[in-house]
Amino acid sequence: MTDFTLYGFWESGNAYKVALMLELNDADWRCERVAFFTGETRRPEFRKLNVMGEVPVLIHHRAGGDFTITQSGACLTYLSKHFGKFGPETESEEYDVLRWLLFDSQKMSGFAGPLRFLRTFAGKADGDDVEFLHGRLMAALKALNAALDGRDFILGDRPTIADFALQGYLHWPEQIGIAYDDRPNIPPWLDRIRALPGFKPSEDLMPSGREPETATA
Ligand SMILES: N[C@@H](CCC(=O)N[C@@H](CS)C(=O)NCC(=O)O)C(=O)O
Repeated sequence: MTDFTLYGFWESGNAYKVALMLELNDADWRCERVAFFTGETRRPEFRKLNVMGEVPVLIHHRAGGDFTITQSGACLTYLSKHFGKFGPETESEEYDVLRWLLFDSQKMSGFAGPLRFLRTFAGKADGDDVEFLHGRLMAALKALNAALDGRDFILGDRPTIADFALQGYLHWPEQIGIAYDDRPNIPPWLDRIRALPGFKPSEDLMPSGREPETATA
């Protein structure tokens, strides 16, 4: 048995944050595919695993028994403590990382995920919901762009779980339907993340959550 099991699928940027963290730490892990697009997260069996009905679900198979964590920010925090890497090193950094994890969950991945879902997987090009999500995401990207001014990573010169959380969906601008033209600090920051030893795109880390006959991309 591997040390970790991650419930997810490659289309999930939220699962990807955790998969990437496992990979960058060279962890012994496997992905348990969740068939999101046919409603697996809504089924009672999955709700038993996570009452919130969401991936990622991370299970650490420890000597004393399995330890289960959900919410990508909590999973990343756990893994940074477990591996002693990519976490905060001072009290001030601890709260800086925490506020970016919260910002990511609400305003970055929290808007990018649903916007990408509507545009790419539900085929909805416009509408009030799409316009709202687009506007909110562009505002969040403006904040990220400003925070990255003059620094390589969110906390400064080294990557942390704050970067891994925020980047979850941002390698897919075409699928989200956005451009970084007015957010010039974002593409080089994504390049720096892609240059980290062990980096892999989500598509290379997890299977699809779609059934082959419903796949559109
Ligand atoms: N804030 C959560 C968001 C997780 C989330 O939205 N997961 C999606 C896939 S990306 C999901 O499983 N949704 C299931 C559903 O809404 O039924 C996190 O960071 O883990």
